[in-house]
Amino acid sequence: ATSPNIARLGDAARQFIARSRGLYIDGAWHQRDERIEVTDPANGANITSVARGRAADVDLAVAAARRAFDEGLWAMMTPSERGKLVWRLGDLVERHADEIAELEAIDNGKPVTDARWGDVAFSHELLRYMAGWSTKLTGETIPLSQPSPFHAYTLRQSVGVCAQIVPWNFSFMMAIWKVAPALATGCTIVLKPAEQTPLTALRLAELVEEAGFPKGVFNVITGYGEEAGAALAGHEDVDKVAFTGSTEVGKKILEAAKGNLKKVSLELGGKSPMIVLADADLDVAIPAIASGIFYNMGQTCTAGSRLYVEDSIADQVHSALAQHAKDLRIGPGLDPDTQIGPLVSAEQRDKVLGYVASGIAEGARLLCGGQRSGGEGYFVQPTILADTTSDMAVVREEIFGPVLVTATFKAGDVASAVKEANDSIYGLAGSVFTRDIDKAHMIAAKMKAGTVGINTHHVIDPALPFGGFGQSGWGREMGWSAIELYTELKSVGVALRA
Ligand code: TXE
Repeated sequence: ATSPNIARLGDAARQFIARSRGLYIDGAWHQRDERIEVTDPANGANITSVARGRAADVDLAVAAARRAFDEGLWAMMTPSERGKLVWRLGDLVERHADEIAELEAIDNGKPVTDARWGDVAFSHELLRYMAGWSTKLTGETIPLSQPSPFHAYTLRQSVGVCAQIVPWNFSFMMAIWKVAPALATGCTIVLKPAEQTPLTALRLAELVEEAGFPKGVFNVITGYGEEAGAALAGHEDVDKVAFTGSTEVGKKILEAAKGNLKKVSLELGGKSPMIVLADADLDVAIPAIASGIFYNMGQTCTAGSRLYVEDSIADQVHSALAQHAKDLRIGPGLDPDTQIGPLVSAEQRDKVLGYVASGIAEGARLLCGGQRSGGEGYFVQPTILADTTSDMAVVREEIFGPVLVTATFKAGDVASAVKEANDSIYGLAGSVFTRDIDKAHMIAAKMKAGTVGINTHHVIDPALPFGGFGQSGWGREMGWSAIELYTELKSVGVALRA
């Protein structure tokens, strides 16, 4: 069956769905008979299909990206021309923001309002931020300790052909996180979106073309991870692979990258803690904690999925959070009033419900939710499990769904709260809620996390480095750090005749 939600899309998104879709290689669309079905998670019905790209297609795309990197218009372009193109792409994303948000909402299930003002708005601002770096890729002059006169300097140069493999939770935005700095630094790209959510990456290819990037600079291969993704990660002619996804697959990417020692950056899973002290302003803390876990149905790498509450306020915090969770409006992503959409797939829903059952079996107390919701779609109610202990699977493992686990700590024992918070293989994000600025900064410094929020949870900005400690990954995206991921530093020494 075809999803009835297609009728709710605006004209532009509906026309995009109706266009026949192939692989985008060297500035042209290549049709493939083997297809991957694209499903609407709000009802399990079909939206369209995309090409199933295979290793041979990856070879074609990498060859095109290699040619575009080594020769032609892109290789000769001035930094300011390159920056202008990246900025223009940002303008196009903004001009088509509603359409992209609708495509993301029907493909991933997320609330269209979040897609529009979260994913898409962040994406055009990130493109503009990165466009500015194009003209600022400077090296340094460096005084040497040589006995004879020397002039030495560094050049910052593009890393080359980049494979970029992105997940389904923020498909468009994750693609832009990687594409924007790569384009700004003069790299060329083969992008592989997740098989669950390929649509917006294909729309991005159209916009890249419209912006006027030379052919071969940006290529998109839709396909499965073990096929197209593995072929990209292992490709001998790829200079760098950037991956966002599970820690398990991140380790496979590393293995695959070993052959030619391509550069690797990884943004992986998380199990991010939130600590609430008794002096916290709960009017601020409760909504921030709720959005920390429930935003994007918990399918967020930085999701605040573990809560540690000072015991004197635990009952109050629990009942306020449970009420907040029950009040969230569940519905299809395309409904502008929806706050909680379906999870991305039946597989993800079943995984999440399995974790809820395991938590209860291990002795956790269900405060709210815990059930499927609404018909054929992949909906799960916002769920809170209290009285959890550090040995439970629901506390140790990334659930990637709308499930918060909570535990308490003894009044005044901030050290034990921090110890519990840091007891994880992950280290992506964390947050602390308190009015005491000394404690806030001390806890921020001690948390094992790439990003820490004080009286807020999700802290993200185009200018702010983002990435993980521990098994949450390698490298930092955004800000100047992203430029470093996509450039190589070359030292040049000149022997001067005295
Ligand atoms: O992720 P995968 P999945 C976590 C989250 C979730 C779990 C499984 O816990 O429940 O991972 O999700 C491509 N070589 N996160 O299975 O498989 C794949 O096609 C190369 C956290 O969907 O890691 C997709 O494009 N590529 C996370 C991308 O990797 C491969 C976001 C991510 O998929 C590959 C998503 C291979 N062998 C899931 N196998 C976050 N950090 O935000 C798969 N892929």
